[in-house]
Amino acid sequence: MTSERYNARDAEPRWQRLWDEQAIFVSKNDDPRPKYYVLEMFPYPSGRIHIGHVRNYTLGDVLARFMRAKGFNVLHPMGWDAFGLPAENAAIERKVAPKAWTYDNIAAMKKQLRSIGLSLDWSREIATCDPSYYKHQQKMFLDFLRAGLAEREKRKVNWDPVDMTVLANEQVIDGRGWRSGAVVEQREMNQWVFKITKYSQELLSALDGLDRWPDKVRLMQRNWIGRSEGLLIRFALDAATTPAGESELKIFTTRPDTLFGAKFMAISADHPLAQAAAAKNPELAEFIAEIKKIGTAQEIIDTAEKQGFDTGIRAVHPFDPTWKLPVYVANFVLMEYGTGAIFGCPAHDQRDLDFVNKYALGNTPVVCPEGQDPKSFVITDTAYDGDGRMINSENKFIHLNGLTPAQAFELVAKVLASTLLGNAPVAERQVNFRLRDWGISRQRYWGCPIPVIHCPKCDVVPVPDADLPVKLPDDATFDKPGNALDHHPSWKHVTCPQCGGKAQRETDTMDTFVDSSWYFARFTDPWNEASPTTPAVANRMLPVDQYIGGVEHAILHLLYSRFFTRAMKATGHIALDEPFAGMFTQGMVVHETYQKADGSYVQPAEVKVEVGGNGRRATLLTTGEDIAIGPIEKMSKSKKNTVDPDDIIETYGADVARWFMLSDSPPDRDVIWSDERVQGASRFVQRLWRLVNDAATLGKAAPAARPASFGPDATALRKAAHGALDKVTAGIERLHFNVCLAHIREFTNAFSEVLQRPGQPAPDLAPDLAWAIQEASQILVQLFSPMMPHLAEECWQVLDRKGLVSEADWPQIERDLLVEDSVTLVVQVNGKKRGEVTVATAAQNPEIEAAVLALDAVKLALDGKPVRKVIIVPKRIVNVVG
Ligand code: ANZ
Ligand code: ZN
Repeated sequence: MTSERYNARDAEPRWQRLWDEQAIFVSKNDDPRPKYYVLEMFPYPSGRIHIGHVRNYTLGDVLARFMRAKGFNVLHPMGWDAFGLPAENAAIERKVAPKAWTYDNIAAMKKQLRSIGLSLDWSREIATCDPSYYKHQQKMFLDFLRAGLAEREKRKVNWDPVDMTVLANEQVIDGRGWRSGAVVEQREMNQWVFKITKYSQELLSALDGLDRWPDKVRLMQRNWIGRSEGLLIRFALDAATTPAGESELKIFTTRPDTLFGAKFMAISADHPLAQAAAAKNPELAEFIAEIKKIGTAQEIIDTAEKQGFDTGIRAVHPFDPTWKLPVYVANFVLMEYGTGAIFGCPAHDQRDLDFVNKYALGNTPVVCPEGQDPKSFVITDTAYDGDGRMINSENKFIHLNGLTPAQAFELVAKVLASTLLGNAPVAERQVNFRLRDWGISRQRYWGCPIPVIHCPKCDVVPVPDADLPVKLPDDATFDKPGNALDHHPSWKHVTCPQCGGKAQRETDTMDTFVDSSWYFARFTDPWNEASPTTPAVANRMLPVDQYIGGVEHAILHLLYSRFFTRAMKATGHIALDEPFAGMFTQGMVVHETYQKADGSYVQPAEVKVEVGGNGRRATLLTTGEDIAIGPIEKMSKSKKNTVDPDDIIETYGADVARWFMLSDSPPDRDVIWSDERVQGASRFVQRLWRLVNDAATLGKAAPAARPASFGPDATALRKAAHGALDKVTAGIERLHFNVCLAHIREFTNAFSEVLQRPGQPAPDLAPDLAWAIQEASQILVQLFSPMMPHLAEECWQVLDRKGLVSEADWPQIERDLLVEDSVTLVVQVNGKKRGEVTVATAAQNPEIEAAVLALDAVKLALDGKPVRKVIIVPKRIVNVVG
């Protein structure tokens, strides 16, 4: 019997050290057992672990520890997504070298991660900024280049004229650079791209097979890839109106059925026809320059006010040579999609409608919703994009009226495919994808150098494999805007590997998403110095069986990784297509916000929250002033509603933090941080500790051999233990951790009751019950060991078990103990439900009959009539026929 409290501060570091010394979480590539690869998205070394990391890594850790106990060779590695802009900003603001800043952060965060008690294989640690990692990335870039999967391409980019850098779309805010505030320009620049579009269809189709991915993530990827089936239609141009005798305009449409509703044509500002027209029309040229100022960000283009300029060019309607349509240059048509030209049908497309309403071009509805009168159906401000029947759509050439839009689509496609313009058909079917090739060039220092050399004579020359890695210089300076690699006095000046003449290194570095697109593969053999992977090993250890991370990476990171795996396959580094067999997106950790009267935010640790008659009230600890309790939001520095993992671990221990994170909501939902609930978790830890100590004392009376039979008390306890074991086992496999924790609590309650019952001292205890107590206490400790591993080790020792619980096999379930003792049957009288009866599972029919006939409800319903027959449907229904 113990009166001592469990001391996490003493126990946790002790067990962490022991796990480390014994290297028990290191997995060996030649381990013959079946493998299980658990991976959480690796962190960016910002300097501190935040509470979201604690949740993410705890989820993965529970699974890793469980699968290890189940006998798998678990691979559970960790590393650092270590390139990126913040390191350069630190260099600018604090005059520390990006490398030093990054590695200091890694050291600090690694210490924090260790304090959480994660079962990680640190022997495989990688940092993407290390030349021993990016060397292989450069090698793969060159392989991709040779395979036609990497290319140099002229691309439109967001150019910040003050910072003199290309900006990602996310870095353009309201048309301005996020740091400089300068108006962003569109520029055409040579960029390196990865040819992800070669896999558009495959990346789309293969989503169907990813049945252990969340549906929402698959849907987001589907939309991002954006497959559209439509027609490529060639419109004849009225030669008298074109700038240089152009004779046709090609457009892409997904709605050829709406051709009779066409009111205008629109082309992108970058369309050759627009350029040609602008050369002869200064006003148009000015308009084009103006609309190009908003950058390339899709979102801005979508939300910007629709603007157009009539070029004076006229297009001829494919169904009517006398029908002329004006050709506009419009700001909502992108050169990068389809052909950069459209026909506008305002009645059935909102953008087109906004456009015609601005320029008074009118609209004609051509699809009438079912049940609407075509004569009175009009469109004013809201376009109709639903189904219905075609109207206003016929002439001597074609009749569409009365058809559904789908039927009209087919007919138009057929007719235009067999109509000639010049000597080619007017239209052909086309499939388009939204997905663009992946531009990877960044004009930044702190990234993986792109391993090519530009030679005035030989053009682009790959760096020879033998010269890899192309290392970043350590002595870059950050005193002026732009790319520090470009400014470096000597780094870029090299001799051409081909002709030996003077040449320059590429100074662009790779998008950091490249770094994270294959780290999971590198983890399988991070020791291979010669190549990125050891294919035999990678093919055996991959795919990742369970990947866990935030939903914010649902599109880019996951899609890039899926592409990269295919590209690695094409270049012989790996032999699979899909990197992540199972994907899980965890919810966020959220917290109330607290604000002073002046609107400034204060931290949770600075306020006292009391529950009074009028609900909850908050005051500032230091001054007692009233604090407004704001909405529950994602933890963020700006709202100050964060809790520091270090503080929590220092106060309560890692196990409590882990238990709280797991217990309060399903892992895919947000969890609301609550101090009260954390304290509840802390009390539960102490309760388990007392329970296990008490059980250990009583269990000492257990006979060494398993008793031949068990009495009712022992059997009841064994049923509770094996029942919990069964439910928790199934729950962990499905990542229903909160449900598992509820079962553990329930079992703990049942177990506590038993311990309060037997007579003391222990020698009075029946041997079978003592044995059952011993068994139950071991099962209990093992059940919570994936969630609270430190407490579990300490308890394992109390129970006198040999070795570490972290290395113990998962307990065997005794299935016969799971059989329910009793069943509940519905009782009917003459087919009408009158009640229920609960009988022993083993009960025979006469016994059941007797129980049923004894029910008051049955007697009442029979009203004295004799029973003619009793029909028993086993385990379900008893029908009394009277
Ligand atoms: C006529 C039409 C009528 C259209 C209608 C839509 C509705 P998704 O589904 O995304 O592929 N479009 C084509 N190229 C474009 C470009 N470069 N920039 C902006 N818009 C473009 O969209 C295909 C539709 O988007 C096409 O079908 C075209 O407008 C427009 F009632 O053609 B549609
Ligand atoms: Zn050369």
